Parts: sequence; structure tokens; C-alpha cells
Amino acid sequence: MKIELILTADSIKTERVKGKATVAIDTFRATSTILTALAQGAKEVIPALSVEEALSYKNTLSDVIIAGERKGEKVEGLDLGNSPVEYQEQQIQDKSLVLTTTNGTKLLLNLSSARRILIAAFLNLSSIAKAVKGEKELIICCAGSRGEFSLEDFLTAGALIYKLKGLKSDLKLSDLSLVAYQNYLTNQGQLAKVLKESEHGRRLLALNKEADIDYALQQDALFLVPSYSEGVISCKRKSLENSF
Ligand code: 3SL
Repeated sequence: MKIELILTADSIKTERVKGKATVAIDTFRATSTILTALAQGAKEVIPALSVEEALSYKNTLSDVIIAGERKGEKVEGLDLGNSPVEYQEQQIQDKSLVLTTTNGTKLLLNLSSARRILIAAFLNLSSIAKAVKGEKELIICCAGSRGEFSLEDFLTAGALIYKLKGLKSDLKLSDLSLVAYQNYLTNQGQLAKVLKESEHGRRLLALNKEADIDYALQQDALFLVPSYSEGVISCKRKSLENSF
């Protein structure tokens, strides 16, 4: 299996991902939030680029929750922000969640030409590794932050490669994938410390969101393989059996 890595949502080119199997990562916090909502029984998650677009779903969908952030904070008028720890099963179950975030939703929309788009974070790495192990080529796509590299996404990519190495012996890593893997090996015993010192970690700490960081760093707390297709993220119910 050949593995490539793209560092930011902004650097995804339609032609590069067209027809390919991809894994989308925005560990702080969009993909962690999406996984949490689906684990709590959300029917589907619909990424929206703007707050206006997200709110428009109130008129077209019943049983819908509108959520999202700008500058890390819940947008006024939305039902929820982007803090996975604030999501409650009673509120989410059987609802459609429309989510608009700064980088994560852009990542998914930029991947639209891919053949397969799976949603990953530390929370579901083993499930994702098992789901992609039969692919000949895989592109791991990180959201990054406002067009820049983000360490938490890079380390999540490295951790996914680590899991894949445990399942397959024939990995051909691009140089970036190799560095992500090596960086994960170096830091795997101190992820919380390293990531609380990172730019995104410091920004979340300043917003009193440390609980989101600790939550998002729980490896394999969820056994979900959500995929994004035709504008909607969904998850086969069967794969929810082992969650929590
Ligand atoms: O940009 C995003 O998609 C967000 O996940 C970033 S934040 O942690 O909510 O600020």
C-alpha cells in the first residue's frame, strides 16, 4: 500500500484526490466532534461551509441540530458549538447534525472528488486502519489550521500509519508520511503534553477547552467508520455496535 499525506485543506487539488481512497483528519476538533455525534446516534452529519448555509437547513430538514464554531467559539444562534464534550445523546440521537467549522468542513468539501472519504481522529484509528487495509493507495488528508500545518492532525496521521504497520508489511510511505510516522513514534508517550504546547492546543486552552483536548486524545474509544458521500457523513449502524 502506497501512503501519501496532504497537510492542509487548502492544499488539496481536485485532480490529486480524484478517484482515490482518502482519510480526512481534523482532530482538534471537527472530526472528533463528528465521530462523537455519530456515536451518540446522530442520523447523519452534513458539513456546511458557512453559518448561513448551515442555518438554511432549519427550513428544509426536520429533526435537525445546527452546530459550529468561528474562532473556536459557538456561533450565536446555533444549537451547539464544536466541543465534542458538550454533545449529549438526548439532544443528538436520531437527528441530522449540520456542522460548520473553520477548517474541518472545508477539508471535506475539498475532498469531494475522491472515491472514498473516511472520517478519522485518534478516537477511531484502529477501525479506520482495518477499513482501509485493502486499499492499494491511500491519501491521508489533514485539515490544518487556516492554511497552515497543524501538529495534532500530523500526529494523528502518524498514529494511523503506526496502526497500519501493525496490519500490513508492505507500506510504501511518501517522505511526509514517513516523517509523520516517525514523529508519532517519538511522541506517542506524551501526546497530551506535546499537543497542549502546540498552536492549536494553546488556542483551545486559552478558550478553556482543555477537556476537548483530553477527550480527543483517547485512542480507539470509538469503533466507527463514517464516510462522507454526496454531501452527507453517515455510518453503518453495524459499526456502532462496539462504541463506548
Ligand atoms: O477549524 C475547524 O474545523 C475546527 O475544528 C477548529 S476549532 O478547534 O473548533 O477552533
